[in-house]
Amino acid sequence: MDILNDSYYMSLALDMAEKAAGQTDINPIVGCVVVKDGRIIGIGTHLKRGTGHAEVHALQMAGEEAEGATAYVTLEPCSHFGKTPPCCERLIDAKVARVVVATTDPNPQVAGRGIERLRECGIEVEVGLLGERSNQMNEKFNKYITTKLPFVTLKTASTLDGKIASRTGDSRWVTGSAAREQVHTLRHQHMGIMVGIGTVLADDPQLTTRADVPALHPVRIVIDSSLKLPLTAHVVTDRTARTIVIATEQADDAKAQELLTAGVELIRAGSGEQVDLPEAMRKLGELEIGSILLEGGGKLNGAMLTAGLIDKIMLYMAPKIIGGAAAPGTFDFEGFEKMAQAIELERTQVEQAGADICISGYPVYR
Ligand code: AOF
Ligand code: ZN
Repeated sequence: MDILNDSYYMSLALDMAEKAAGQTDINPIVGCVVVKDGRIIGIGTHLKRGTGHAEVHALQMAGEEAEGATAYVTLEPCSHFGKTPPCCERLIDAKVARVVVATTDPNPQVAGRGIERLRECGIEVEVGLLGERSNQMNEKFNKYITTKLPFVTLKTASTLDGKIASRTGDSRWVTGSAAREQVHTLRHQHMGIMVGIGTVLADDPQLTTRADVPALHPVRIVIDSSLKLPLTAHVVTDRTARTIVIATEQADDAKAQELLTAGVELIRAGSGEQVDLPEAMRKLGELEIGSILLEGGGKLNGAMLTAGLIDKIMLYMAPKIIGGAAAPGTFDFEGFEKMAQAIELERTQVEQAGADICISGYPVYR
């Protein structure tokens, strides 16, 4: 049973925010609960970039009652004029007595100033309650707002022996329906979905989000160094979501023009034979793509990993063994000579997804 204390209300604010994951663009997910004299008098969640922040909705509901109340906010109230006015001023105007904050806002435009401003005005502020959970929920925002680079989650589906297809290339299906459903939720929660041209040529995927209820489609990003993408591919013709193709500067101008005419967006990254992946990430960041779900084949996964561009790894593994030296693996790169050089994951977790397991963690680059 939940015990009635500060955590009781903060976890409600976190639960509300968590359900909005994926719908706030580059903004964080934030919840707010306003409590007075033993009752909840206002609740709010940030729902969409450019619209009201969590505090604004909750205070709106609380109305005049907010005077003397406690506000529980999952992220430090903002102190700047962004697309909306500062929340700390809104809390001050509402005359709340106490603000409990889960964690500080890493946005350099805020970074402690919101809390400072509330304290200056005599409001009691406590920081850190369930802060780990709030930080975890906003891992994508936290990276993007401090680096302007997208947070990249690699998702793979493999057998226990690390193969993503059989030696004949058969890959339908590696994992079961529970894991595949989770992948569509992950798509909903990322702004971009990225694959290599090899995957498009082999499978002609739609790269859209299919859930039991309507969901958000990420921008489809295809790494296609020499513009092999056929004009007849689903990602070109179906118009369900934006498609961005990333090619090198050398790639054929005429083909580029055909793709642009077909409605595809084009980024050029790198003057060599292969797309310069770090430059591609910077350019996607400039387009305000704050998070990417990488569903690559082994080559792209290996290149992204060795370039240090993957933030989080989610390996879905089916309890199956397919074998075959020629069967493609999750990571296809030259590899290291010594075990001591291996890229290690930290904060690892194991979860069951139907009959499959999901191993997740964060690669550490040295
Ligand atoms: C809050 N409460 O609910 C959110 C905050 O462009 P804007 O006006 O939406 O501002 C975006 C910034 O505001 C974002 O980068 C982050 O620092 C903060 N988000 N702050 O007090 C909220 N969503
Ligand atoms: Zn705000």
